[in-house]
Amino acid sequence: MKKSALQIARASYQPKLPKALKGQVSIKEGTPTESVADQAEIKKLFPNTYGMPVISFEPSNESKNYPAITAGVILSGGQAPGGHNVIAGLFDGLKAINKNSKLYGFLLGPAGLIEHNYIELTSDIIDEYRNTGGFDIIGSGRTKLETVEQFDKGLEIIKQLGIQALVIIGGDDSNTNACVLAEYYKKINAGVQVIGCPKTIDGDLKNEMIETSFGFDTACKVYSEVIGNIQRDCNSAKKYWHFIKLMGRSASHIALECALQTQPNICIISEEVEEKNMSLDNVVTYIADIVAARAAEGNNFGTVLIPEGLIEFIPAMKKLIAELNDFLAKNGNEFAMIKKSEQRNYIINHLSSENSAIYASLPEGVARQLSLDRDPHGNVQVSLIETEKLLSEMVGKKLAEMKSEGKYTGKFAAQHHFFGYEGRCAAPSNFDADYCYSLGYTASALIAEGKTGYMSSVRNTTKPAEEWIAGGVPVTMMMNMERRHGEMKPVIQKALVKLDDAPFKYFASQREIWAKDTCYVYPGPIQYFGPTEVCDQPTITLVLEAQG
Ligand code: FBP
Repeated sequence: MKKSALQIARASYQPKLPKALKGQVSIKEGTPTESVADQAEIKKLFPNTYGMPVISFEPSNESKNYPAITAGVILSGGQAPGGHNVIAGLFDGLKAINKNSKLYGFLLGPAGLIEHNYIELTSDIIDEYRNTGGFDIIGSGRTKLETVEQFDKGLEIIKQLGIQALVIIGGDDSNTNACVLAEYYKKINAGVQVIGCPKTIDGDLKNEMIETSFGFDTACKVYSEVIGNIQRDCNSAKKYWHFIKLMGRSASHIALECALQTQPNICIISEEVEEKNMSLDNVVTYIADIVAARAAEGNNFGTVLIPEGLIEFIPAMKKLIAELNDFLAKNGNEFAMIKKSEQRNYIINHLSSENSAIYASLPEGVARQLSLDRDPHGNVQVSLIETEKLLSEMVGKKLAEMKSEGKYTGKFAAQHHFFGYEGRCAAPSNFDADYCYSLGYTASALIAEGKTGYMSSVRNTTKPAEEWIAGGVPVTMMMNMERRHGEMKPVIQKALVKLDDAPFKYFASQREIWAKDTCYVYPGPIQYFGPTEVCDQPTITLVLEAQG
């Protein structure tokens, strides 16, 4: 593999570890835990892994001899910067526990386990991928690991390779499934531990014990770099409004963090749209009013950040999507048999009259995305909906109306961008490189202590890495019951942007100034070498959350 100069220099970066993981560790267990909601149902579904204590690791002088461990690792779902470092940390941790430990990587996601596709991860392979972006060391995939047949099929290869523990690196859905797997292997006494690691650029896998999911830091910094560049271009030419859609699935964490880093003129937060019961027209009017106000000052340019999940949060759209989800869960087979050109009408004829009318009013592309192409977890593929174009078109129309009423006199020309995939495989920032390596290392310690059904956790992350707290959180603690595919299922509660939390409150306190004046910030590219205040900063979200 030909390497770039940066890749070569970056390969020798030694990720920072929390103090507790640098030598011998002792384990500290808390009191029994409860799930965040629906305790009775979750307890019933997870009798073997419910109620376990939160764990933290502390430095110890006592040296312990552990037997060699054979572990397997799976990368699940969308790529997120730092995945390779989780694997490197896991590998180094296992070798530090016992130099004869072994690590197998299952190929192309959970499917690798079911189909028995794997490689042994040797130190030569691991060294090639240290501090690099991407998941290409073993590949990733979105196969949902959820049936007993799949678990049993996986167990065959696990037994054949002598694997004692499986580490699943994934988002909320993959970690939910990891917990179901842990419960099942414990129930049948399979002798296989399952540990999860919190991954996703979306930043929506977080709670009291998981401060952030890995990849969020790097992805937001990449997007903020390019948003900053666009803002400088925009402020130079002064002739375009840039509509920038940002990845992040449902939650608006990425859009909010990028807004905090770059101070755009407008940033829509889906959770606020829902809370205020806004219609699509309300959102369009909000943007058009700001465009008009800036035009009145002679500023016919600006930036609008749009979270990719916006559509799902507009209450009327949400009701439509919920009905579509239930309808397609029941009638998916019949729907699939219908000619493509007839599918839209089929849906229109089968929905309740209110939802049918909304569905019929949507542009063809948006309607198609809502009814087709679910991911294997049943989610609408919001990243494929061109919300940035939909909004700019509607804003253009609204401004034309305002012009005819004498309420707007400017010029409106729009450019569109979607930032998503370009941030998911960037070389991890120092924060993600350190955080991921620590998460992997922590997973090895959880395995050595015989734990299962835990998620690797590293806290206190706004402090220097030395002071980070490594440990494990029972996955059942993060669960609640939610409707999926028309049925109630136990799932890890998705963390949406909270309107009463510090990051949103700070944004809300500034946005009117950012809308009117031009206050752009240009963060520039991620720096891997240099002073700590340039290279080691966590996200603004994390900092504001820590300040409370
Ligand atoms: P994960 O939740 O699996 O980490 O995926 C994150 C994400 O990048 C979302 O932001 C986006 O909506 C989705 O993946 C896109 O999926 P795909 O890679 O399958 O196009």
